[in-house]
Amino acid sequence: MSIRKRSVGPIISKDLAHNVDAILKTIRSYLGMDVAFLAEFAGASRIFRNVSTGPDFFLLKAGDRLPLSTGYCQLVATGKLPELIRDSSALPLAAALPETSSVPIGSHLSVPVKLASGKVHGHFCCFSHRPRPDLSDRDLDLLRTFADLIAGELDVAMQLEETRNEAAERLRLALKRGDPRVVFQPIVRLADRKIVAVEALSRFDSQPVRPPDVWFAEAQSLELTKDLEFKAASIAIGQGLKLPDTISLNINLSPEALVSGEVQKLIQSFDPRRMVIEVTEHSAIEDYERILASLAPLREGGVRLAIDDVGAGYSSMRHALILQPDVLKFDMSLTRGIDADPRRQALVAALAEFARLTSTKFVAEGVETIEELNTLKALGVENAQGYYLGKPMALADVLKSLASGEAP
Ligand code: G
Ligand code: MN
Repeated sequence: MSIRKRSVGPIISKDLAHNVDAILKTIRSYLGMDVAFLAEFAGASRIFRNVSTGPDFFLLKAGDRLPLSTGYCQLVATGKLPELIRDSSALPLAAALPETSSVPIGSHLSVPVKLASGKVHGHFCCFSHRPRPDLSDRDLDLLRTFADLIAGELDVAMQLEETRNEAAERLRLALKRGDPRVVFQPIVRLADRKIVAVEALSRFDSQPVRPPDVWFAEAQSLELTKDLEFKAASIAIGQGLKLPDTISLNINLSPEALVSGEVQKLIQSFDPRRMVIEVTEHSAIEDYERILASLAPLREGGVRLAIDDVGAGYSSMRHALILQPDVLKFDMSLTRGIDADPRRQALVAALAEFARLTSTKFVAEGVETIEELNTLKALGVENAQGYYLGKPMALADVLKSLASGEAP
């Protein structure tokens, strides 16, 4: 996967641009001016990010770039022209500017858009073709208020952009270092303690040291969830090819990754009847039809679907009803201390009954003690996973344990 650094383009988001357009239009009509615009200062140029004009004005449009030296803005910014000009012809410096007569500009208002850092981002301006002796400092104040409002929004947008770039850089470096490392945690049949499957889990060895879910959450904020999951899954599958053909491989995919239309290709090298896709419920599924449609060809080929973390949130129950999974994985919060908690026992018993009635397999997650294990077994749980049965480990260690027949 590659992470593109975003260009230093307009930091104005679509929403903000829309708001700026609305403000410009309001200013223009309220003050009775012909043109209003937001010009960003970029080196020796002004970039007209947003422009509001009447229907017959064609000299300026959003996206235009003009030299800073030719216009009013720079002269106002450097204090050579006032922010409020009622009659351009009355000021020699203004009168001498070519655009005063070519546009023409009879009156001009211009205020800086000053960022929190003190940097002037650009100018917020409006002008009319004819002189406007009626314009007052109060009109200028109105313009200033909006300029400050926009500056505040720009500060927020820039902060977000910076945070985003830092996150992208962290992820890029982690991937360059070889992350994610994939480990495999045994899923054990309780009846005979044999490993029936392994779940592939990602680990990140890069700085800053953070649990995998934080790395994934950050990838999600960069809209790279699918890419990171695919990278982890393809490593898991590549290594998983060494597993004996009695062992299934569970990979974790989010709904976003599932609907990408690329899962078939991702898993094509692996025996579909030994492939289990665990759908995580960190993000709610909005469009079940799409997920079902994406899964259909895979499931026809023998791939099984598991719902992860059942019992941890709201959506897992909906997933269990609508997606008709082959496997339900009960969240470790249900397992924790179950031997001493009749309520947890009742809930797991009820879920086990649901699984039985719907011919769904189920796996208890996060088993850490023999007491938890025995209780789960007594409640009818067939398969389980957890530190007590085997920590996530390198594939070589899984293979060793399988070869020796001993518990990992
Ligand atoms: O969301 P999912 O169930 O795929 O996440 C599994 C995570 O839980 C992995 O990061 C794994 O390392 C961790 N895990 C697995 N078994 C245990 C366990 O017995 N106890 C605890 N606390 N964590 C576990
Ligand atoms: Mn999982």
